[in-house]
Amino acid sequence: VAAFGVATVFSESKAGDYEAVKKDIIDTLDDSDWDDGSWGPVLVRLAWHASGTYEKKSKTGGSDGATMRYAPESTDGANAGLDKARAKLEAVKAKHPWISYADLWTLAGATAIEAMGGPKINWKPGRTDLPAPAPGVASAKIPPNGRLPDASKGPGVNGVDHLRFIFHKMGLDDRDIVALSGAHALGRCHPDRSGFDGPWTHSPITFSNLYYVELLENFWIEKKLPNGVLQYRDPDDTIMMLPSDLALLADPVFKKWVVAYARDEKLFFEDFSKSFGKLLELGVTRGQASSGGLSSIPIIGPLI
Ligand code: CCH
Repeated sequence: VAAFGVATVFSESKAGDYEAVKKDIIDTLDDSDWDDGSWGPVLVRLAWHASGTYEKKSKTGGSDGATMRYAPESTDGANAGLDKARAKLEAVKAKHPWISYADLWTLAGATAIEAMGGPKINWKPGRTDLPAPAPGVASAKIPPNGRLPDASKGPGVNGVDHLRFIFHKMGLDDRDIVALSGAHALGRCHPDRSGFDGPWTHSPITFSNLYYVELLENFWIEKKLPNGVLQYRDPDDTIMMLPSDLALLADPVFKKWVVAYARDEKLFFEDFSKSFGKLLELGVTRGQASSGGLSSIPIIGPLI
């Protein structure tokens, strides 16, 4: 009873009030000192990288556990910069200490998509946090590095094969791959994180199908950046594509969906919502002590 009393003193919202958490996530997005004025894109990337480590065969990885807080996942080069996104969400966690980090990160991604004009995402709560492993002890519940895609693979069939290898391993299909890639309408690359530089579209804080439109209709010129990294720039040198982005044009099935989403934004929104919802659910085992060791938070009220 005493512990319950303490929790209510420090918590500003009732356990299970996900609408209150969503509101505070939305309130943290706008920031004129951060990139293009919104934390939204990097929060979407956090939710995706937390989830995209899932391996269907071994049923390991995924967003459950919030394992990116621990090595080796925290030090994976693919996650460079996401420490800032996680730190940004600490203020929201402090206001709603009852929510797990695993739920908070995925809810932040889903909320950011919606707040930037994207489709509603069917997010469900119930993830638990893996307790910190003892120092020096490797935990089998923390996924190894190397499960996230490598942007330098492309623009040809090596990129196609790589995307299939990475996403099929999660249990996602070709249509999911192309739909999810449309998130690159948002945000930008940072030389100090991935080595690549610049945004994919001219409206990087609005969710749209412009990624596909640019991919198809622009000219993409190979450019070597001062750090030696190869990427593709438009003739005005204002936006860019990764080698892996151009791989979506190098396969007939991928290209079919690129064309479909470029032509029909409504179809893209519907497909993205389904695929992103699926991504956030990968490996989530609600109410099983094996997922995190802590008892899971009961699901109270309607799912968001
Ligand atoms: Fe991505 N992404 N992504 N990406 N990504 C990067 C940034 C964002 C790849 C590579 C990169 C998805 C798929 C892929 C976002 C969402 C998604 C960066 C730059 C690289 C590199 C990182 C930096 O320098 O800050 C590759 C390869 C793939 C292959 O599929 C998927 C799927 C999603 C979400 C559904 C978002 C959003 C960003 C912008 C982050 C920011 O900080 O602005």
